[in-house]
Amino acid sequence: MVTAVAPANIAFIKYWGKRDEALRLPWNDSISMNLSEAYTTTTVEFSPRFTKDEVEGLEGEEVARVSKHLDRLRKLKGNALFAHVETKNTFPKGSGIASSASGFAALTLAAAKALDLSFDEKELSILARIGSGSACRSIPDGFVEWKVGESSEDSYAYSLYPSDYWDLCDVLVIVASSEKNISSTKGHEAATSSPFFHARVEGINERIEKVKEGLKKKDLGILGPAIEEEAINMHAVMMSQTPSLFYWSGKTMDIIQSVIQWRDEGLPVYFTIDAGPNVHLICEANNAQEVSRKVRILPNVESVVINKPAQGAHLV
Ligand code: 2P0
Repeated sequence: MVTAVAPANIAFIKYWGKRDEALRLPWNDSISMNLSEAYTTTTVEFSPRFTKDEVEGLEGEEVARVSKHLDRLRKLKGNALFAHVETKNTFPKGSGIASSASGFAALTLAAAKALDLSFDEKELSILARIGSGSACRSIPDGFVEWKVGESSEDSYAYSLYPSDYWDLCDVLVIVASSEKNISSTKGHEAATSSPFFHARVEGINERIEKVKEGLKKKDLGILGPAIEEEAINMHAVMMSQTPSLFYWSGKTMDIIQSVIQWRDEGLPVYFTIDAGPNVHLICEANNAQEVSRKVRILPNVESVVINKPAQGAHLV
């Protein structure tokens, strides 16, 4: 029986659209930070006692997706035993906090270890990616880049900087904890139907350079505007896909407008948003309590969690 923990991650440069759906190969490089308070703990046991894969904590299609991922690992080992899987998140599933990222990263590491497969970080990242694209970024530590690569073998994530490199915080503002109607997997499939999709990919390298420069110099004044521009750009693609995808709610917009106002008043804080209505507020640690205090008193805020940069997937 093996237990692994893996963090969710917040993308500063987003993965949206796949050039190969089965292998989950992206169109562009992406960059993220692992989140200290949003993580999945997964325990896997392979045994002849089980007559099918038993997955606790998940339902329906999700169970089939886990089984399929276990098949990939079983195949590598030449092992046909079924597994018992128990998985728990510290945050609500399906609300735009990447539960598939932390989930498939933890599952990949726990199942590989339970099967006694010894993979290095790159191999684990590749396998996690085939389970769920963003999961490859939850394997390495801290601040992470996923390179597009040319094939499955070289599309993986690696650490740009460890978790203690910069005291950046993600003040996660939860405005809705119910599951979203359209999964991001389905949303990805329609990404290229947006008339803006290819313009986004063509222009993304400039933004990637800004994000990297901001990280390198630990300069939120460079990083912040680039991640906001990126979030708006990705959501413009989502909204203009066919069928269109609106992950933002009115509550999301209220938070965005507050952030812009606080910044005008001198508080350095920037927003980014993934595939859901919740808003991630990026600031430095010395401002995290102030940002959290201000956001908590806004109407419609269900909860607020301050995340620090976190280590990647690990065994416990
Ligand atoms: C990201 N998202 O880069 C972007 C931002 C959502 C918005 O990666 O189909 O759940 O499992 O490969 O990884 C969500 O996509 O999609 C995602 P699959 P995944 O974090």
